Amino acid sequence: MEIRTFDYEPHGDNRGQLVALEEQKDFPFAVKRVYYIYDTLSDVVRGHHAHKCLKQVLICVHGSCMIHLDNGHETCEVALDKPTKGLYIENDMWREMYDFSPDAVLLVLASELYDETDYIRDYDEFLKFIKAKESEA
Ligand code: T46
Repeated sequence: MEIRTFDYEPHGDNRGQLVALEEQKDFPFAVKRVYYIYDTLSDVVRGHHAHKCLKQVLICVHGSCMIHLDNGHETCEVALDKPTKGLYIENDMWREMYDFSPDAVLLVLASELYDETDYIRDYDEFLKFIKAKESEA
């Protein structure tokens, strides 16, 4: 399963680090929404859904967490453990976020505004959705 990650170059000097992200260069869409997740307990699993259209880049800007990805055929686990690593998650991908460190702050750049109708929150429905798309193609 092909996973796209980004290694962002920090602008470091004796004052500290700065990471700047520009659309198309550092992530492949225009950002319409930004949100961040923090104070998630380590035994909590978030996500459990896929998106029909939404594309996102996830960056754990502080602490660490794990991301489980599932395209309906294969799965993989990605560690987000540095503020210079971005994970691109396209539409049609089931995701779960887990193993949050107590200090984790997960920043998300999103290609669309919040739309609950874009979510597929049932795993069997996700598998049916993927199959239907593949048989149309
Ligand atoms: C995703 C993963 C990585 C809003 O009102 N606006 C928003 O933009 C978002 C993202 C959420 N919400 C509300 C909806 C729920 O009442 O915030 C609450 C928590 O959202 P949710 O349970 O969907 O959170 P996660 O952590 O399971 O999933 C989120 C995103 O929703 C999702 O798109 O890919 O982070």
